[in-house]
Amino acid sequence: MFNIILFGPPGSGKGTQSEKLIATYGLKHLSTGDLLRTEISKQTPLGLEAKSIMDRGQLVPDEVVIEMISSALDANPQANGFLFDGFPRTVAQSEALDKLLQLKNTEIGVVLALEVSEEELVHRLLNRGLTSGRSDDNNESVIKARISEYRSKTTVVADHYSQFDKVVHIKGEGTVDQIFASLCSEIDQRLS
Ligand code: B4P
Repeated sequence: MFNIILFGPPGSGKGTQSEKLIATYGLKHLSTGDLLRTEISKQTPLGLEAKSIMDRGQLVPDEVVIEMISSALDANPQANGFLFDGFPRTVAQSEALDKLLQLKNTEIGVVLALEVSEEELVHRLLNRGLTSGRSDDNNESVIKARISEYRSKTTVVADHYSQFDKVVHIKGEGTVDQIFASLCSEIDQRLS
């Protein structure tokens, strides 16, 4: 089993590249953003609570997303490996993930960290907001709040995995296919 964290700021291409990676490597895609948006669309109590937090550009409480990931891991015992997209976003989430994987006798193989300038992130997210219907994408101050949350709470997740020598930085600007090729090259080196 080979497990990957696709890491990077909001708008760095995690969702976009995840679609291509799961198709190529047969991994189970676990996106906490998608899981939360499913709860919102079903108007569950969790979804209603998450929506107001996401609309402010803030992170949903750790215990909520950790529970979602724990259930998703249990629900997929046959998976060849997992691609974590948008999770972990705090050190507490990373430590919880490490423990959950340990219980399943597996671990994170590599953390692929996409690097994109703030100007490009804002441009991409505002652009997506024109068509996505996502309320967290069509307001520049909310996008700036998301980037600020990333800098203050999420960049440290890369430090957590750097101590185990698992982080690879990837240029996240260029065409989707160029970036995908860089990601595949790193994964293939580790699989061979
Ligand atoms: P997410 O759903 O994870 O969304 P994201 O970070 O905004 O997007 P992503 O990085 O996947 O977007 P992509 O680049 O693919 O999070 C949303 C919210 O959910 C968070 O703010 C938070 O409130 C909550 N949440 C989620 N997980 C959480 C957790 N673990 N803990 C707490 N809270 C959590 O796409 C961006 C745009 O760029 C697209 O339009 C795409 O087409 C475009 N694009 C992609 N690659 C490009 C390229 N190479 N060139 C040009 N454009 C490109």
